[in-house]
Amino acid sequence: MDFRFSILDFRFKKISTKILFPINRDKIVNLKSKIKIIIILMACLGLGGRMVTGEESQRYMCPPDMAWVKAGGFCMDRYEFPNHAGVEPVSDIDFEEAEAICASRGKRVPTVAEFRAACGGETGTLYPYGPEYVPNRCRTGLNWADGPAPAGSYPECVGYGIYDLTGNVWEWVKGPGDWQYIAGGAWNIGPNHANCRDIVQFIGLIVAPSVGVRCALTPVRP
Ligand SMILES: [Ca+2]
Repeated sequence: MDFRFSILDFRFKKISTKILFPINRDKIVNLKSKIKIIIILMACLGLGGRMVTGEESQRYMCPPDMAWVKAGGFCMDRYEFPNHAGVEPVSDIDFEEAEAICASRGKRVPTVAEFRAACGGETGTLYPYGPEYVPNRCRTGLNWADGPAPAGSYPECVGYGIYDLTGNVWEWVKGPGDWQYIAGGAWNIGPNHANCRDIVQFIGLIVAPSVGVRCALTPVRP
């Protein structure tokens, strides 16, 4: 086969195709634009098949047993450790044990600021359910002998989907500095201290039946 003839034949076929099937350039441009839009939409689609962006996309990265705390931008266990509804919280642990417990789950002890953000929410209320104390809303103000209850026993003691932030057992929190604190009060503490703001400096090596922990997690962007 003659090489030059072959090239000519190819050109001829291209011309023939254009003649037989004329292409509208405007349609091609429109099609390219539509494809670009579809690709962008697909890139933005998150879990559940709907568009999620920025901060909201991080919320979907909290494990199911944790809640997204928008005010602080982190995830927090829904219940006091071991973070199971209906299970009595672990207590009698010092601060180092609390840190080890959370680390074993790939989490950490929350800071004072994070506890307050989870408890008071974006408006900084004094109690997780609102600004005014409501008796028996959380497990507070009881006698020492009454002891803690299984986590989640007070279904209205909740904010952000996180239960028992005030009352039941105190929760270890970290800093500022190297100080350790307990927050939220316990079953035997009244509203003056079993609230979202009061923290008590507590020597890290001391243990008590009324002190447990709740773990936090900073989600990582994909
Ligand atoms: Ca608590």
